[in-house]
Amino acid sequence: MTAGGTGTGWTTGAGVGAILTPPLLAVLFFGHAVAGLPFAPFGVFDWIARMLPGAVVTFGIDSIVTVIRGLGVHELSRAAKITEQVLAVVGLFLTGVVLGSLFFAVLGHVRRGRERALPLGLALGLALGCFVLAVTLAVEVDVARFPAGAWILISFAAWGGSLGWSFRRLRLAAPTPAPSATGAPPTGAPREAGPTREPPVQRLDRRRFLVRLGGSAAVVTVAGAGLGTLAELERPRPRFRGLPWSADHPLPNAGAAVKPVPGTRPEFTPVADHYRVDIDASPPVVRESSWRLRVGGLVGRPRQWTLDELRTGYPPLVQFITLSCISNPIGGSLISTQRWTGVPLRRILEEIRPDAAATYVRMRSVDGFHETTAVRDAMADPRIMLTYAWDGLPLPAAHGFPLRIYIPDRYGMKQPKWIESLELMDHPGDGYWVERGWSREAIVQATSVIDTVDVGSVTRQPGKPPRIPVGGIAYAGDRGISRVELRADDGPWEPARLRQPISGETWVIWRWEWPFTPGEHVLTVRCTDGKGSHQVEARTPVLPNGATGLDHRRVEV
Ligand SMILES: Nc1nc2c(c(=O)[nH]1)N[C@H]1C(S)=C(S)[C@@H](COP(=O)(O)O)O[C@H]1N2
Ligand SMILES: [Mo]
Repeated sequence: MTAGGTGTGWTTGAGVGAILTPPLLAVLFFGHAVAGLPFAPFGVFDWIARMLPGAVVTFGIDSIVTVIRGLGVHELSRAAKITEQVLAVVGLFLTGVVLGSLFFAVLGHVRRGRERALPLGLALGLALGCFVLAVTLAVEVDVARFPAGAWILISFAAWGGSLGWSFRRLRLAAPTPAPSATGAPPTGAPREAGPTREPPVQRLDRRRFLVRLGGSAAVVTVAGAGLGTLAELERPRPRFRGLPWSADHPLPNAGAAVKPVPGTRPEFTPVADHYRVDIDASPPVVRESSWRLRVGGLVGRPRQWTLDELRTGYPPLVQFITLSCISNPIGGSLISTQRWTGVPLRRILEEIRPDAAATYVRMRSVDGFHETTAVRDAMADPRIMLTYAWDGLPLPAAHGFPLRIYIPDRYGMKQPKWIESLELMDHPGDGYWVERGWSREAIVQATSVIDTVDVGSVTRQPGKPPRIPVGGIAYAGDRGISRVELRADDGPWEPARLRQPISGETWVIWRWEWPFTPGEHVLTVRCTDGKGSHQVEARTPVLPNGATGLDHRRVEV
């Protein structure tokens, strides 16, 4: 490897890579923020995540969730998304550093490396750009191909060209061999072996170049990132006309006698607070004008629907629904409750006349996600619903616009968002996460969580011990909840009171008046589902069937 003394060794290359890659990232972000071009690092990140073996991805997600929970962050899904995005950006940065280092190291050994540095740098940038572009186009949807391609290729070529130019410039500054030394090296050690004695002028020139390069890079980075951020803030958010349903309607159980203990999570999750989990660093943005639901495969009459046809062609089905992620740890926040509106899948299947042999439907999403569901289930259960609205408004981009499915009693992994096609098949098939080792059925596990121990509001009744209200949720899919019990330490299990749920497909809010004694205690909760099955008390991890085990809360009173 060329000695550092010549100023163009691999360490200098790494440094130059570290200087030149942030402006590349900033320029890509600028194009994204101002012109809606895909932000390539996210595309590459998503692509890699889809290529990696399921076990690796699951381990990665698990680690992220563990770290985030360990840090005490409550908004698990938002924090996880930000972590993914940071990883994507850091990943491209490190790639730039490594490639810069390799480029300098290799070029140091190439004959006439200095003259060739610029074209070779350009070639490296273009090659990387082509790869990134191919991956981005494969992963992103509704991309304006020409502008996206031009932006990515030019940005990466500029990055590579700057790398080559820097090599050339630094080589010029490096000491040129004295004329007397150009002949055959004398016997003994070759001339390069000893540390090159570098004239201070050249060292100064090199340092000055790197400082100036860093300065320009900083200017581009700050300008790109700053203007991009401004554009992001200024961009009109897609505002849907009309108020959300919840803005001026009470929930159907508003009059229920059992009231939530203050500190219990909101019974109805505002759309903006609904947890989000998907394989996309940023959600796919689907344009309604070009989108169709295409239904085909083993059917008599293949057909496609526009979103408007789905919205207006069928009486809307409305249901309050709790959705949970199979990766939700015990007591975690990857569970939310919303008001879903859509068309029963059955109505759509009836219209396309499935062949007698058609037993399964494969649902495909624009992000490459997919799952299957049994035709028999869809025909038997009118609650299975192609959903186009939450809280009375079109689905937000992050939650599946324009269309997602709802399947009662299953974890979210069985329920694709951003659906673009349904294909009738004569055999079962594994979905995206099933292929990666997760449960084939993904039936939700009964779960119960202590949200709050309201030590501030002790209630006292004459002749009885004082009590502290304890509150939380319990959920067991469409089986409902028949019983919630709590205990302090190793004491007896005592029943909590159940609030009437918003619907038979949501969680249930419970409350328990705890007859406490002063001191430190551990409270535990458990539930029984509507069919009489007890919550599984043994602790199991989320993989492959969803977490089991009891939620505990340590309190001091
Ligand atoms: N197209 C698509 N659909 C998807 C996913 C995805 O990655 N891509 N993730 C699934 C998972 S694992 C869950 S838990 C739910 C989450 O839905 P939400 O983000 O609206 O809460 O979406 C499901 N549908
Ligand atoms: Mo999930």
